[in-house]
Amino acid sequence: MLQLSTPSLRDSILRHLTYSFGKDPEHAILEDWRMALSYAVRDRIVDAWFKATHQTYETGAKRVYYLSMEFLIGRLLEDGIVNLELVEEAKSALAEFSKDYNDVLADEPDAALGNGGLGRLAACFLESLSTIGCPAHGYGIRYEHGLFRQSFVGGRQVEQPELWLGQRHAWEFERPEVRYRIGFGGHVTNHGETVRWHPAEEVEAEAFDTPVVGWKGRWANTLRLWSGRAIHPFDLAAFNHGDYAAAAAPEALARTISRVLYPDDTTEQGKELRLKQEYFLTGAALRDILRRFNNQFGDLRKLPSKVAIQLNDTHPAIAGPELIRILHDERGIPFDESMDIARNTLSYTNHTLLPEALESWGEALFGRLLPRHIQIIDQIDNEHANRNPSRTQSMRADHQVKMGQLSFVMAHKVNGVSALHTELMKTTVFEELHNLHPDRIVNQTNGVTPRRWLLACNPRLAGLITESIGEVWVDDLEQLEKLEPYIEDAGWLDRYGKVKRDNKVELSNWMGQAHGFHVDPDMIFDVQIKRLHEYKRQHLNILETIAHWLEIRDNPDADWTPRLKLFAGKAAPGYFFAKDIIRLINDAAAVINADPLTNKYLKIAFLPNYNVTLAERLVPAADLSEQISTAGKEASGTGNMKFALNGAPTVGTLDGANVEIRDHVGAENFFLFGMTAEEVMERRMVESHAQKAIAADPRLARALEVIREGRFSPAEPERYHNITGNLEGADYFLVCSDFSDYWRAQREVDAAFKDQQGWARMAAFNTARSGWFSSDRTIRGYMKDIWDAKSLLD
Ligand code: CRA
Repeated sequence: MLQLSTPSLRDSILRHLTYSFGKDPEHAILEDWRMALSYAVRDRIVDAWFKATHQTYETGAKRVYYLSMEFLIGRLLEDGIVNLELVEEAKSALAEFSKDYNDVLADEPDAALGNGGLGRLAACFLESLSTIGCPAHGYGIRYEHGLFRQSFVGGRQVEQPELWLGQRHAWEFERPEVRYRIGFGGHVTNHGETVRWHPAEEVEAEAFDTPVVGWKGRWANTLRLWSGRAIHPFDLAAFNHGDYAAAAAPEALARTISRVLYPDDTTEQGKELRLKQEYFLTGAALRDILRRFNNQFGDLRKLPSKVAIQLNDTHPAIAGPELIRILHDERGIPFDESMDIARNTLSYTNHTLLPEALESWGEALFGRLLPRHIQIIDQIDNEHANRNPSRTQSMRADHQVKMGQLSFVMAHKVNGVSALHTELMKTTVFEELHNLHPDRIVNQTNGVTPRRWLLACNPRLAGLITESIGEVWVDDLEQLEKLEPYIEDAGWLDRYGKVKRDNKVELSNWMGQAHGFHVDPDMIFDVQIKRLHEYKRQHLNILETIAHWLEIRDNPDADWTPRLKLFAGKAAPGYFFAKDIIRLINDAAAVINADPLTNKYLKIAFLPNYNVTLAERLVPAADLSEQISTAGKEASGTGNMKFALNGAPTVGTLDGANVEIRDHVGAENFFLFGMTAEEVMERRMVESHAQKAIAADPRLARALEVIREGRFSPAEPERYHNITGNLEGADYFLVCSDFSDYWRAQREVDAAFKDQQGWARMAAFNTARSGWFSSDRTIRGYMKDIWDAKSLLD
């Protein structure tokens, strides 16, 4: 390998500024500095990247491939700097040119190639895979427009297109030589044993690589994203006829396939384009995987021993039939053997049990777009039925292709994302398949990377921890338990409390500057940040807020604990109920924040355009983490883990990973309320459950009443009748039934917060006992229980 000496970061920045961007320091704009610093950091990542690639080839190690429609990676510059331990050097290098480190970091666009938890989990996993040194690739789509930008007009969500590629992006390497043709439609021919698919339409998938560096730069893996290209980009004949639009049409059409991320994280759009995107990603990834495998190993029967492919939810589920198509139709391996090879290579993660989110495709659409794959699915289904005669549920039902069933049958392991969710999988959607294959379902509780979600986003806390127990925690997060003895030391606990207080001051200042929102940092910072969804119950939170406001008004001189209710999150553009909840929160905020009788005790803020960067600002400053979903509905959650780690106790239900968080941090450091998943199912059977709950709780009745009479929308009193009507009627998510207990838990929070030392203790125990929620632990679990993959660093 070529050996180059590593220049100082300062020299490297200056070189890139000069020779890569053609600017001298006098004329460089902020973006030039950001790019020059990024390139300087990237150079060092590339060194680690090459080393890792060589080692993987030399050892012939098994490789992991993570197929995901979403990678919510956010900004990458700070991630690289932190993992390479270049923070101080970068700060002083920039200071020499009179540039502020934070300004330069803030210039980077936030790559929002995902909707929420599923995409962010994929990004944490990539970073952990590199930290652990497991040879891996992420495969996804290079959407030109990530998740929409959100702003509020008159309290209402307005969506604008997101343009992360509008500014220069430092991290990707275009690979014009890595292109695959992906077909759609057409017909299938049979010549004796030989079956062939002849697609009617083809586009090219072109690779763009982003290196992902792990802690201390010991290893780097690749995120390979596919971009749509036309095979014949330009129609010269049309151009010569003067039809310029038609001349450019092939390119425009091919590009639409990777143009936009579907902005819905729980329901399927049912769009042809979405199915095309899924096959585009999967088809290109599989070809790439098999090319690499063939170069190195050749014998396809060995595929499962050298390749593990993880399907991140059912979105890449077409990988099963596609792999069989390649092995059987193209390489001549018998069907049942092809099926076994594919299954032993593939595994599948389920991320939700919400019925509306379980993917299924109309068979007419599916058959038209993927005529060979639908035949293969039928053959898989028959083969599975033959091998399991007691089976009753097919993967083809009601003229639909059921992607969950297909994924389960085509995976050797199927995992849930928290202990509760995994158990519910066994008794609900996958009950029959679980009974047929009782060893297939395993649990891997989600985790978050401590590099981004503590070391980088919360430098004050990270500093205190490192000073106390050393740096070991950064890639061995369970070492945080060594903090426990310090918690008994009043001096240390004061410092822990001061870290939080300083983080709150920093956030308050930013909210004042960026949003003109002024808030006293001594209030409880009570935070609910996540996608808007009825099951996540932001409306339970605002109802309690309104009820609390009314109570303060009744008795404004009492000793109230001041509280800031902070919200952030986007609603899917077509999810009108969720958008109404946003508007209600904003309307209520306008009235309540302006109330001179109460506003030193209660304020509400809904920050626009929630994204990874905003989360990195909010999490370190939170006092209280709102995890209040209807039990049984949130598969895991990962925000809940970030808050606990950063010292914000949870007010929450026994849902998803909350259950395990409470087990780890201790029941005394967690504000539990609400029905269990079992009680939820029983309660739904109770006739008029919502009406009964309202009749039993005058505070709830009054909060609903003021919304209904238009206190927050005087110009349009009926504005929220849809919400109040829903809550007083079916109330499927049991907001009313959980209200009283939520109220009680919140008053416990008020009382506990008055004892600042006691609160700091509780917060510190949350930090000290959250080590288990590292995505390093999760990835090691996948490596051992699912992929049979080894670290090349251990
Ligand atoms: N919406 C779940 O709802 C979970 C993440 C990651 C979700 C979360 O509870 O933490 O996945 N499910 O496992 C999902 O996207 C398609 O299903 C999510 O992010």
